[in-house]
Amino acid sequence: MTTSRRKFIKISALGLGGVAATTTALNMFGASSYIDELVKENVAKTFKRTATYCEVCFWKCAAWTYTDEEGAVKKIIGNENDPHCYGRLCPRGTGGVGMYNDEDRLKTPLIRTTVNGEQTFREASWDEALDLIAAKFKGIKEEFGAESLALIKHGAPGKHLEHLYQAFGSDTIAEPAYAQCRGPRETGFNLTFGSWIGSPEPTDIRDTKCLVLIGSHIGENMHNSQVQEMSDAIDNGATIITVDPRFSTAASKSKYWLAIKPATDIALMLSWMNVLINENIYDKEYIEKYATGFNELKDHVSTFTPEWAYGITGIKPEEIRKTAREMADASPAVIIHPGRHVVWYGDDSQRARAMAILNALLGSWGRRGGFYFKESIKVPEFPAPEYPHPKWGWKEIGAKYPLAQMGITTEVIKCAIPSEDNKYPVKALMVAGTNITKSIPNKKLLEEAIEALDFMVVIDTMPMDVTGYADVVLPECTYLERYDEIRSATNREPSIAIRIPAVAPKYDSKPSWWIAKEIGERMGVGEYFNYTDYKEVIEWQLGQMGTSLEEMEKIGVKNFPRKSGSMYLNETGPHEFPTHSGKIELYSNELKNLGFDPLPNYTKHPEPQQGFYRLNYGRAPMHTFSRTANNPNLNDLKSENNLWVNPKVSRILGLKTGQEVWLKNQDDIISTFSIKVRVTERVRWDSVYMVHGFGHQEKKLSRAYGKGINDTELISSVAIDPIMGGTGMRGNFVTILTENPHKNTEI
Ligand SMILES: Nc1nc2c(c(=O)[nH]1)N[C@H]1C(S)=C(S)[C@@H](COP(=O)(O)OP(=O)(O)OC[C@H]3O[C@@H](n4cnc5c(=O)[nH]c(N)nc54)[C@H](O)[C@@H]3O)O[C@H]1N2
Ligand SMILES: Nc1nc2c(c(=O)[nH]1)N[C@H]1C(S)=C(S)[C@@H](COP(=O)(O)OP(=O)(O)OC[C@H]3O[C@@H](n4cnc5c(=O)[nH]c(N)nc54)[C@H](O)[C@@H]3O)O[C@H]1N2
Ligand code: SF4
Ligand SMILES: [Mo]
Repeated sequence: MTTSRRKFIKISALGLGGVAATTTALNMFGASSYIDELVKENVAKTFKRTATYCEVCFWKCAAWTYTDEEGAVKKIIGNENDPHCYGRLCPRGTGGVGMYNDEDRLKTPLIRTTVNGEQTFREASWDEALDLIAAKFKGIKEEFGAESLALIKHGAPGKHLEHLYQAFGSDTIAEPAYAQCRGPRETGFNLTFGSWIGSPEPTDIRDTKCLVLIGSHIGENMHNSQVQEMSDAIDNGATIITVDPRFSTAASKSKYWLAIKPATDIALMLSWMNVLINENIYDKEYIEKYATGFNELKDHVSTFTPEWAYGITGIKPEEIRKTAREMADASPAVIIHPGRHVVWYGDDSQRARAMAILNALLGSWGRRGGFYFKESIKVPEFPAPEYPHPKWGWKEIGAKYPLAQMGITTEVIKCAIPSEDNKYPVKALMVAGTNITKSIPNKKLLEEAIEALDFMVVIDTMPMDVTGYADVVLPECTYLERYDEIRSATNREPSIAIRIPAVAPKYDSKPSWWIAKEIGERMGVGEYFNYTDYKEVIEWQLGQMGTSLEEMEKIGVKNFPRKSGSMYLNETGPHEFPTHSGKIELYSNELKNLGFDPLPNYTKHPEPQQGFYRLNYGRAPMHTFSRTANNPNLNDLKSENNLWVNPKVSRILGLKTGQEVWLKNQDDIISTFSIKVRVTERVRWDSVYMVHGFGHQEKKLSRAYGKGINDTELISSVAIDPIMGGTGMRGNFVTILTENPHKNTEI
């Protein structure tokens, strides 16, 4: 379908629900700069500002926290010199104040105890909680080895606890940002160009002439500078092509919206390659000079015509040809965006390979308006003894996935389940900054593993669902109340940003650098924590980098000149890519040698049975996963998710917008709570859609409890990527229940 291009910020009518969701999203972003300007003028006089970077998502925008004379946090505003935000925060970043103000926060350490035969938590002092953790950890280390202590972490606390773990000899570490998020794309692009995409993505969106989004829903996915650059690119006349079974916000800004049948993207991309090669409109010179395996690729795609792809994807051959030509016209200023949350159907590394190959055919890697060569600056390590060498760790645990380059959460967690062939027994688990019951699929496996653990610690700011499984819960203070590691970012130019506490920790909460140090000292590895305040670490590091804490307190962000040469390919001489062959590898010998397809192939994935719909999920602009659901400011904007249902389906089932329904999946798992229907043409008839991160089961979350459905509990079928262990989550199907299935049971 071809849609007319509209201004990014102003969105015209799409049906009432759609307008509400999309306009709020983008207007909030646009408007915030106006409000920010006003606030900036007023606050600059009377308020104090402290440098920080945002922790509401992992884009890590640098910002200023404004506090008044009483020390109350008033407002957080983007830092103008920051390449992640260009001076403007997204609605979530602005709402970060709510993270600090949330009265449901964890307030003291908690220890599990049994009262009258019932398990509950009791408040404890830091000393008691830390002594208990250190004693348990030491005991397990002595009996089973330090390796059997595992850490699942995400975000800023991760760095400090990883240091603790490595100090006492464990590398049994993983995070959901790999096997539940970006892993497959890093593998796919690494195999092709010899380089990870990383974060932020080195997409030169501001100068692009054509941006192709394949299931990447920028605009709902609110990664700051990307959204702003996309808006600029649209103003500059760039063509947006969106491939999404759902009419996303990005689709509404696109010249072409290709409403693909879910799970068939590889077929579309193979046919695009076929057109580019057949019509001789690929970048011949670039391919000849920089790539290997072109002849194999040409043979491989020769039968994958648009007519072939039409039967699979539902996209008309003419649309496929037209869009391929648009890309070629824009080449090399064209981006096939690699996406970010890419664990979909289990063949995700191969889908990422297809994206990488298309970028190569269009000559966009290392070219203006395509992908730039990113650069970062290394933050020197604070002096500490060398880490001991564990006998096993995340690598050994994930060895059956040959190209896994980080710990695989699900594999590490599985190691807690005792069995004869489990060579890597995990006995204790620390979870920090990740709500694993919502971010890791296959709840049955998770519960079985947690049940088998000897000991579990959770470090969080909020009483999230995951805390309910812990033996000890430690309350971390929020990012506005602590120092953290220096943010070193990879962008067009390298930059650093700092995080300084704007206020003292509320309640009895503490920063994770302090928690790590205290546990380390109690476990006898105090020499790794040779400081009394993390401020000393930062001061030392900044000094080594030619700046100082004093300077950084004033500027918050420091940009450095590039040292690695041009952002784009220097085409006067040869260029060596960091792959095995030194060339862009269209055909992958590495995959072939490992027994995988050296060129991507389309494979058919399961489809919904009669009466079932594919469960599709994504982001809302004003929320981040489950972490913001209870945030007073953001909950106010959106307090629950809805179930998007196509009118065809609503007619068959007699559903109305606003009606409460429950879902049951293919494995008979029934949602704990209900969700309200939103009837909309924007979703295909074979799928339903909801925003991830709702349906909280923890009653202590007074605003979020029981609101909407938790998509993760319905994701019991996981398609594992055999190349790197990613957990494909989009092959789950649900049926809609209009009667309360829990009528006679207590939740
Ligand atoms: N079903 C489903 N699963 C998914 C996804 C999906 O879309 N659908 N998305 C996947 C993706 S892309 C990702 S990246 C992961 C994200 O996975 P997670 O990072 O686990 O996401 P959140 O649910 O936000 O959980 C973050 C936890 O950290 C806590 N927290 C926030 N700030 C701090 C802090 O400063 N200190 C400490 N100690 N804790 C803090 C929050 O209260 C919350 O409990 O989830 C993945 N899993
Ligand atoms: N506001 C906000 N922004 C965020 C986050 C957040 O929590 N909130 N999280 C951040 C993180 S960590 C990540 S990883 C990113 C994730 O953001 P993206 O990488 O953009 O997200 P995905 O979840 O992969 O993609 C969701 C889109 O894929 C579409 N889709 C579903 N199935 C298919 C299919 O078979 N084919 C195609 N072509 N499309 C399909 C859905 O309809 C939806 O529009 O967002 C980031 N930005
Ligand atoms: S994109 Fe938004 S939530 Fe994420 S770091 Fe930036 S301001 Fe914070
Ligand atoms: Mo992610």
